[in-house]
Amino acid sequence: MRKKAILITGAAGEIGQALIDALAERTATAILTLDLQMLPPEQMRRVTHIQGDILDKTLLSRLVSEYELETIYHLAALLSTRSEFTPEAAHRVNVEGTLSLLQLAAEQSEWRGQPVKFIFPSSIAAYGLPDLQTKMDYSRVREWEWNYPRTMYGCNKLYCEQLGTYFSRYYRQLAAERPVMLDFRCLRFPGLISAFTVPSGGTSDYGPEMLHHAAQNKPYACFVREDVQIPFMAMPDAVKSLLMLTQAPAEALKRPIYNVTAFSLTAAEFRNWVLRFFPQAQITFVPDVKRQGIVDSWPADLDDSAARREWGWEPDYTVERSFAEYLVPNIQQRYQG
Ligand code: AKB
Repeated sequence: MRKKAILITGAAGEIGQALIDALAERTATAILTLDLQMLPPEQMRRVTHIQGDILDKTLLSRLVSEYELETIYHLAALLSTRSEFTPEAAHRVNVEGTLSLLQLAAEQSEWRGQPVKFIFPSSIAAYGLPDLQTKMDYSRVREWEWNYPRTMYGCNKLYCEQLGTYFSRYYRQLAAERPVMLDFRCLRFPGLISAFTVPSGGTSDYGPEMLHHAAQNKPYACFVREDVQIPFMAMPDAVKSLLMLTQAPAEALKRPIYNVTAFSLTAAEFRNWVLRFFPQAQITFVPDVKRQGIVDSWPADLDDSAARREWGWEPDYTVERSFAEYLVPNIQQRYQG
């Protein structure tokens, strides 16, 4: 008999590591993790880890022959800055990898006669505002507005949101008998900030980088202008939103894709928050025109009223609480031993 399991792809990444801890505390179901990298030793003890590539089809078939997957958190992706340097590789991982997993989830849903929940994080990169005036005019963007991404990563995310929706609503729509289809649920995240991991390859990384540098007493040159504004969220809220969306009753969900956010800050405001807790921090602004262009195309804030209305989403961490209760104490402990 196949063993019931929850699968997390990209488990060694920032969201993955935080999600493992939260899930391990809440579920008795086996947690299966997949990543090219190993996990930290304390996490290896809580899960069954497979070190491998989501593009390896043999590995995926072996997985489904051994496990009955109830829920898949498909987190594996190359982020926005990294994807611009290797767009073809990004397309392979972000799109082909997602397609393989959607096919796997579709087969499993049919075989078990019950939908597999497929939870997919997308992001503000799915939006693309044409200029700063439009960014100011449409400050709180809704899910269906300005879906014109200007990065490979944003294009990949937007397309995979549509692929997931297709697999959960229209897959094999012309077949004589419709199969049981997977249950696709997607969140569009703002820039995420973790106290325990440092991001790599993203373009919202300047926020967390400022903070982690300050805590280590290292100078930091921020690669965007002081006035640039995007939404952010502390990692515990990102995990909370993933778990809430997974648990939400299907009847409550009127759409497959939801914005979620916590607070919005300009880069200068972000620096001021860092300075409040690390007054010695040396943070300068040396904008990189190209990366700046990407952040300029992202919305200044997200309208997450659909998530609030339909499944009760509400962040726990305001900016004040994020810094004072989660980020600063944990980061200080991390770097000061
Ligand atoms: C990135 O910067 O690529 C991500 C994102 C906002 O999607 N953090």
